[in-house]
Amino acid sequence: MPRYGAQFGPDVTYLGVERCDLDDPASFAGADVVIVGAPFDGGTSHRPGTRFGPQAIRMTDYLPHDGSRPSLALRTDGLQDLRVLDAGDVEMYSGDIETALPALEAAVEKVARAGAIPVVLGGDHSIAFADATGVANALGHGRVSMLHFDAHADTGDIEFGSLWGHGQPMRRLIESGALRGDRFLQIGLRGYWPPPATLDWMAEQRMRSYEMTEIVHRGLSECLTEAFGIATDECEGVFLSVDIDVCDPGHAPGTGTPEPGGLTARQLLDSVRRICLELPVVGVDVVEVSPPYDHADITAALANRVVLEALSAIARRRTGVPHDPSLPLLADRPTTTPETSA
Ligand SMILES: [Mn+2]
Repeated sequence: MPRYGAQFGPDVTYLGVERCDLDDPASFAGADVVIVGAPFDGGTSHRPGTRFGPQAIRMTDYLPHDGSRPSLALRTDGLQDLRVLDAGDVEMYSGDIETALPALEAAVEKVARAGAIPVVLGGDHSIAFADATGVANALGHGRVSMLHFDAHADTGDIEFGSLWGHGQPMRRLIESGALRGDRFLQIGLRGYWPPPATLDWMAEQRMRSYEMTEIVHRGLSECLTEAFGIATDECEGVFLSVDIDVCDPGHAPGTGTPEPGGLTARQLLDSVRRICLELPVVGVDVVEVSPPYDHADITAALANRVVLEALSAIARRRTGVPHDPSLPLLADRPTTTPETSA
């Protein structure tokens, strides 16, 4: 498959990082991270538009697209300390989910087999079946756990008469054996879907789902710590799937199936940071950003920062120097201390 160029926006890379071509292995040899666009909304059940998500996530930033972003908090530059490349979008026709998903799976598997972390920009959540399977094909079925941020469980069986859609990828991942149900952690669920029969199926799989009421009652931090313990038990890697609708619609209005009462943007960013600092992340997707329903780029900007927070934290984890969140901004920068002139 040749590099798929401009269709759902200009063919620019994530914040100006270098390009690569998945048909040319030399172009991504030695990469730490490869960004892959999945401009697909053929799995959407309600408001569409996520085919425009990848370009919005790549571009929505007020700073120059210069391939450099030093993090104030983490003291790393995720785009410079890591070798981050952008493979562009995978060709995914929204009218044909049964060819679109295998195309993405093949692209992601190629990245994972090269030893890089695929970071997939969606697209609706149906793409998670393809991208998490691609990673599991490379690292071993049942060897990768899932940390899934979402308002919805996405464990539906048949919807609209189909096995494939954005409400079903997590069920398909477990049924296929790519991922283990008992190493499947869901964070941020709320509202009125799925129905009890689906919840029964989830319980049979021994999935662990943190509904918002539990998160509010116990605290997000405690829930994450518990989830991390499960995720790292007998699994070498963790896949992080972020459905932007895990955030409250006030923090992420540009999405297809908004559900009130979610996480704040700050809570999501802090969670992504902790996951990428503390766990061996082997794949990431950020999905369900629908620019036509966005307002003032609120949702696209948040998704851009979710990716950046992940990269900054992965870079920090690789330094081997523990991050101290209590440290003041300038505490480890002695060069900023004013010098007395002689
Ligand atoms: Mn979802």
